[in-house]
Amino acid sequence: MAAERMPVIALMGNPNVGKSTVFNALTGARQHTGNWSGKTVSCARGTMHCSGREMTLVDLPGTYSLHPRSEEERVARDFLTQGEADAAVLVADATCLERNLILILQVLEVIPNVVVCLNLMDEARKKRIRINVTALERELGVPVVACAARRGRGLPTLTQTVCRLLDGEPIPQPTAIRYPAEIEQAIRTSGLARAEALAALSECPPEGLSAQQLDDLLTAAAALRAEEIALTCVQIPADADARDRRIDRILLSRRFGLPLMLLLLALVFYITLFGANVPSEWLSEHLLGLSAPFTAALSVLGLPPFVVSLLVDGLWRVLATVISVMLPPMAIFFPLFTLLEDAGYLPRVAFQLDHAFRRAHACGKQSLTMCLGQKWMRHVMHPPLR
Ligand SMILES: Nc1nc2c(ncn2[C@@H]2O[C@H](COP(=O)(O)OP(=O)(O)OP(=O)(O)O)[C@@H](O)[C@H]2O)c(=O)[nH]1
Ligand SMILES: [Mg+2]
Repeated sequence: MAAERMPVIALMGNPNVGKSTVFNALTGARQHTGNWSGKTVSCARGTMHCSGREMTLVDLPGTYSLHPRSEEERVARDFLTQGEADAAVLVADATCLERNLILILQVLEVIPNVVVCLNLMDEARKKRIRINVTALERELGVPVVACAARRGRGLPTLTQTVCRLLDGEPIPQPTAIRYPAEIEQAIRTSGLARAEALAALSECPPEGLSAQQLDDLLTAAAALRAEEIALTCVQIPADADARDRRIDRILLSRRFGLPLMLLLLALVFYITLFGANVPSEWLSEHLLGLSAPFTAALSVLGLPPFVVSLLVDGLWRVLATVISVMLPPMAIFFPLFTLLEDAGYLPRVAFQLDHAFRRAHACGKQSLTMCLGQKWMRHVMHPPLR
């Protein structure tokens, strides 16, 4: 008898909304998370459990829309459109729901089995943003679960909602985007299901429209519907982002942005390089100082001199040198980098360097992985996407 196939759940959403945080919490995996976009670049799979059932959860790269502009976005779109997923959990950032709604509305056209995970509710609360979850559910026509994934809040409800969906709980009719009349007409006359008709139109746009113009029209229609829904369900105080905007006016200004960034990064590297000298010397002195007692102890055990030399001069001294040289800079650099990340400065670095990196056919986000020295590791572990 063929083994029953495990249901597959796609975890989708805009970049940096907490998809991998949800994935790690539900599967116990250790996907890379961090406060900047573009960390996840390929599909990661894990197993989640609910009421004794097992399901495969797939953490997808962040994407702003189903009309991709980068390789990672294409990976996410392709996974969804290839139809492997039985359901999708759409993670949305509660602090900027309107932008996230564009993707949600587009996904709802492809797959109706959707649960929206309204994440970062703690951040929304801090900004005094109020979201009427019941109204949002009514507007979208799918279940919405408010979560704060970093603290695990709302995740048990999310799992149960996904389970109920897979058990066939009837969902209200998911909302549809209203496209311009000529596109709606083309969908109707194609005789295909809405999602398939849209995919066919993207392949072969109606006469008089280029593929790019069609993409823009489709996205604009989704953005309009997203705005309508946000107006009904979200209340944002006028000064919600006032502090961030004031800070950004300086940090991202043409005059001060770049010098400030260079100064800050230089300071981090200075503290790392020179601050590490003192603990490095201390560690080196004390660890290498243990060589003599080790030699004496091993000689007392009657080991031949070449074995003693191999263990002490070869193994121990190399280990002591590596630890004393590597550990202090890492112990200083990573906490500093984490501080910059938690303060939200790293996405701003990526934004500022984007222009320069694009000229080298890369993108600003790569500056952060380069800072972490992980670029080559990522290439070894995940070959570049084609
Ligand atoms: N305050 C708060 N932070 C959160 C929450 N969920 C995730 N985060 C933080 O948001 C940042 C982004 O989280 P990730 O899980 O890496 O986001 P992602 O959507 O996988 O990002 P990409 O893979 O780059 O698209 C991390 O710093 C998380 O710790 C939450 O509920 N509250
Ligand atoms: Mg991720």
